[in-house]
Amino acid sequence: MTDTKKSLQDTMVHGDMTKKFLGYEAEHTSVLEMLTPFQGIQSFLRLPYQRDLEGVDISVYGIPSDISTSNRPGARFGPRAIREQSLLLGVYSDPFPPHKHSLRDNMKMVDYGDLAFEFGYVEELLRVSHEHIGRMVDAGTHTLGLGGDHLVTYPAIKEHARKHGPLSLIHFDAHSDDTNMGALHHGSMFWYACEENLIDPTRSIQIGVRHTLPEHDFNVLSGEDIIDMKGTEIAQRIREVVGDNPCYISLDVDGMDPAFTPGTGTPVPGGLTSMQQRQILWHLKGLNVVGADVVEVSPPYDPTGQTANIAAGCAIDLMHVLAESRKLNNK
Ligand SMILES: [Mn+2]
Repeated sequence: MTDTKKSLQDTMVHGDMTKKFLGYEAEHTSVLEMLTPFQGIQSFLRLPYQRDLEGVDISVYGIPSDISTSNRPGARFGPRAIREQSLLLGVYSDPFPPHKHSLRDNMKMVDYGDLAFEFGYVEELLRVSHEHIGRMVDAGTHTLGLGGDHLVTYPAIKEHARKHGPLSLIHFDAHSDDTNMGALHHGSMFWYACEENLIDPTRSIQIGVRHTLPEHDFNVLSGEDIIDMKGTEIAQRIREVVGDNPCYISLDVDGMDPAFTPGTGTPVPGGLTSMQQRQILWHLKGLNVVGADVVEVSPPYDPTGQTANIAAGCAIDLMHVLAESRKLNNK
């Protein structure tokens, strides 16, 4: 080791990370090993881009679609923006606080990549989504989706329900997305999911809704209900509702106050703080969660990139929830 490297190692505070960084030699450096967020390929957490699902515990996929957005589009750029921010949060600092263990310990994870479809065709988007998410479910993997407008949750729920039966939905959102408007889109997909018995509303819960209320018999913690609630209290209420039923967590970033997540299609004042949102997720570990997603990040409406940054933080938190569920299922 050169003297320069040694003195840098002695003086910099990052310890093992610095050692690893300074240890990079050309012949041993893979494109997936880079620590610096601005370098290399932007897979989620720099996981390998891979469609082989043999032995995979959790597969991450993106659906870059805003075809069913009712107001401001741009969520098609969400998956790429979340992947980019995941490099700052979960690679530069691994494990990502407050989590104590790296996801990479004993958990095989892949970035399945984006689901490609011909733009402009909702039917084609749904067909492709069913095909790929169906593969993941049949391979026995847990899934994390990166949206995309909220319609992308519908095929994921349908595929997981095909295996597990009616799911408990844990739904963070300013809107119920449970309104019969005569067509399947990002504001109605949970109405269809209830009608088709993919989710059981009585064992499901919506958190943060404050613009539209559900038509089915969901449990609700409205935007007003949560004003004075701690994240731990909200998490406790969620746990009471869903019990040990197989769960799907769908996190629309507009469930948070647009002060935190302005880069979204249909912002509504009020809602969770980003810290409340994350604290709730930390306390959902141990639930039987089979799939999750983070949706409605629209980067063109947030030039600071902060919405995608928060979404990436929540996505990493959800990976920990999925990993914990995976460990319990494997027992
Ligand atoms: Mn939504």
